[in-house]
Amino acid sequence: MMEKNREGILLRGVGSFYTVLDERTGETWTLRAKKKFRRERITPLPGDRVEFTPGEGEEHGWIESVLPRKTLCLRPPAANVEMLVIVAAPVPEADLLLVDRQLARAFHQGMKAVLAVNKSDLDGHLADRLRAEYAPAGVPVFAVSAAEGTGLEPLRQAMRGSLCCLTGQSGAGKTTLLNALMDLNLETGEISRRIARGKNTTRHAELILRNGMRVMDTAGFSLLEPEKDLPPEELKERYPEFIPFEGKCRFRECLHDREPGCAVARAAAEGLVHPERWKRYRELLAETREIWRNRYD
Ligand SMILES: Nc1nc2c(ncn2[C@@H]2O[C@H](COP(=O)(O)OP(=O)(O)OP(=O)(O)O)[C@@H](O)[C@H]2O)c(=O)[nH]1
Ligand SMILES: [Mg+2]
Ligand SMILES: [Zn+2]
Repeated sequence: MMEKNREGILLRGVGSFYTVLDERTGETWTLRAKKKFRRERITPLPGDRVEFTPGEGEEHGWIESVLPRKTLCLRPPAANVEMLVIVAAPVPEADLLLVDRQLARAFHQGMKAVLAVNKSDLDGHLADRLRAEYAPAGVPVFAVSAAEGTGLEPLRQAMRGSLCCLTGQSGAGKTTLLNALMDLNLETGEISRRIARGKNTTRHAELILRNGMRVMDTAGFSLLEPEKDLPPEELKERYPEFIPFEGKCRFRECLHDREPGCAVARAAAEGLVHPERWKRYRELLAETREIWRNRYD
């Protein structure tokens, strides 16, 4: 007699095999997804809550259903993330437009977001600069060095209690940071360089539960495709620091792009909104408009 409908959390998927943890018993199971998932175009993702039938003996079991998701990240693909931990570093040079894109998506999904500025052993100033830029948006900025193990405890405290996803540019140090934060030993770029196997980057997202923390390591990237189907007037809603000035511009439809009497432009001049954040917002706005104009092409 097979057991039915147990519930678990999906830790990772490699090929067509998924690893699911039953938090009640602490057991992990190797499962495959039923054929209907492909028909319904559902891909089970790390962070998903699933119902499953365990396998017997050496046999794999089956994922029966994916429970409704609270949030969904497409890049990196992950479900139910509650806090995005964006890892930036002085090398490779932090791409703040990329950070802003990720923040906008996080806020749109109702996720919390923090910035972990890693490799502070190489450059202690980047974190201060980013703190100034992102404080008006209410984004906490943590200076850390995964290599030297400094600055970790305040970041741990911020992350505890939320399902967190480490994201950011390839090589920023996400895996090294995860190892340091959770006292693990996952393979990083450094280790593979030592054994001369070329660069070792994370290829699969993986959720790790340990010491009261739930953290996902994901593959880094250097590009984030612009969002399609985003009406230009909705972009500004994803900038928390604009909210106090909403409704205070001369024109009701103001997109905070340089329209006369724009309250956000004024706030940027006064430093209430960081001028660099506003500048990059206008870059993203121009891009969003262009895509919106060509949306039926
Ligand atoms: N100096 C310094 N180097 C670091 C630090 N953290 C990570 N590194 C180095 O940065 C390189 C990349 O680290 P990874 O942890 O593999 O980076 P990642 O963000 O996981 O990269 P992907 O998996 O490709 O996305 C390695 O050579 C690490 O040793 C740090 O705090 N200081
Ligand atoms: Mg990695
Ligand atoms: Zn305005």
